[in-house]
Amino acid sequence: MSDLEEELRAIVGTAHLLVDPDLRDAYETDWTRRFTGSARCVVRPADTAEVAAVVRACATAGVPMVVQGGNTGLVGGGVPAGGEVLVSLTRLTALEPVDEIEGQVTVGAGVTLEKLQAHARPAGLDVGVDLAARSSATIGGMVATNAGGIRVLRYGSMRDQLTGLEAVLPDGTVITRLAGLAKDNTGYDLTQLLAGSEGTLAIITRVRLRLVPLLPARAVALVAVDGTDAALTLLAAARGRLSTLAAAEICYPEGMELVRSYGRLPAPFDAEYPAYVLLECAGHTDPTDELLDMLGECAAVEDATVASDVAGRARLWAYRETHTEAINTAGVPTKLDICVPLRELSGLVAVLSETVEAVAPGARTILFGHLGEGNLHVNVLDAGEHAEQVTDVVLRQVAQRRGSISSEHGVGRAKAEWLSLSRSAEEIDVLRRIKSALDPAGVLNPGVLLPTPADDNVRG
Ligand code: 2HG
Ligand code: ZN
Repeated sequence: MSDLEEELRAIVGTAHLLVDPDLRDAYETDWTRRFTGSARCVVRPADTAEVAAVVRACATAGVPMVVQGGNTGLVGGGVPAGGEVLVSLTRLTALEPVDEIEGQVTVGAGVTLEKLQAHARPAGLDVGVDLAARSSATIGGMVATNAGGIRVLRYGSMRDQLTGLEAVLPDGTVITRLAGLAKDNTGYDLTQLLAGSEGTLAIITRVRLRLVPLLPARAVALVAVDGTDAALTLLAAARGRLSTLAAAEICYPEGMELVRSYGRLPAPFDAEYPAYVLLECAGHTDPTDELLDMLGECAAVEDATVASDVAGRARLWAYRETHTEAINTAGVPTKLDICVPLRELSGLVAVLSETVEAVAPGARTILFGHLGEGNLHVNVLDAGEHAEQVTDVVLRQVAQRRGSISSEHGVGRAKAEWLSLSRSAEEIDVLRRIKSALDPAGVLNPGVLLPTPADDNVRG
C-alpha cells in the first residue's frame, strides 16, 4: 500500500478504505451503466473531521478526488474518470432533531431523501423537494447538483430549501454556516455558491434545510390530451384554478408503452392519446373537488382518471415515476435533461425524434418530464455509436430555443463540452476564476462541469 493509502487508512479505518477492485466496483459505475472509470481507492469517512483529513492528505499528495453521494446522478459527475480517490459520503448519516420553531433541520450529507422525509413527517413537516430516486439519493448530492424533481412548481429546487451548510474546501479548510437565519445580508452567499457546484468547489458535509407543511390530503389526476399544446392549455388552467397544485408532469405514448410492459400495468384509458399529463393537488383539506371542477371545465381534457386514496395515487404516479427504471431495463440510454421556455416546448417536441433519427437511424426517443418547468427528459435508446451526435443535435435544438442544456441533473462529465451552448464565454470565464480561487490545483472533481480550456469552443 502506498503512503497515501496508509494515511487514508489511518483516518477512516481499514474497513472504510476500499482498494480491492471487487469492493470498489459498485462505486465506479453509475447505475445507468453509461459512466464508468477506475478509482485509485474508495474512502468512506464518517464525519466532517474525517472528510477534512482525507482532503488534506489527497491535496498534499496532489491526488485528485471525485465525490459521491448515493450514486444516483445521471451525468457522470460522481464516478471517476480514472485514478482519483473516490470520497463516498454515505456514512455521514447524522440526523439532528427537527427544529419545529424554525421549521428547519440539519442533516449529514449522506442521509437519503427518504430517511429525511420519514424524520420530518412526524413533526407535521416535509421536505420541499421530492424525486423518484428518493430511497438512494442523498441530501448532500442533491444540494451539490441542485436537484429538482416533481415539486419544483410549488417549492422550487434544492437551492430554494437551503438555509445553510458545512463544507470542506479543497485544502481541507472547513466552513460552517448552519444557523439557518431567515435574513442574513453579510456578503457573498457561500451556501448558494456551493449549491449546484457539483463537487467542484468543496465537499458538502452537512446541510440545513427549511421544511414545508406536510399536506395529508392529496388528489392525483392522469389526464389524456391531444398533444403538447393541449398539455400546456391544461397546465395554464391548472395554474390559474388550482390553489393546491403540487405537481404537473408529462409523458408520451412511447414511454407509456415501456412503463406498462415493465410494470405490467393496465392501459389507463380505453384509447391511446398523443400525450398524458399527471396533476397532483395537495392541501390540509381534500382538494379532489377543486381538481374535478377544473378538469370538467378545461376543453383540453380528452379523458381523465382521478385518485384520492394512497393506493390509487401511487398507481397513477407509477405511470410517470417508473419511466427511468423501465428505460434502463430496455438498454443503456443516452440521457439529456433540458428545458425550454414553455412557448417553445411544442415546437421542440415536434422535431426531436426526427432530429435524433437523422444522426442515429433506428434510435428510439422517449420523452417525459416536468411540464411545469418546460423540463423534458430526452432518453434515447439504441443510439449505438451515435450517442455523441445525438447529444450534439438535441442540445443545439434546445439552445436555438433559448433553453438550458441541463435543467436539473447538472452538467457533470456528460455535458461539460456543451456548456457554451447555455453559458456565454464571459460567464464561463467567471466560473473558471471562481474554480481556480477555491481549487487552484484542480483536485476536486476534475473534468466535471467546466470544459477543459482547449474544449471551450469545440461545441460552441
Ligand atoms: C425524473 O424526473 C428524473 O424522473 C430522471 O429526473 C430522469 O431518467 C431520467 O431521464
Ligand atoms: Zn426529473
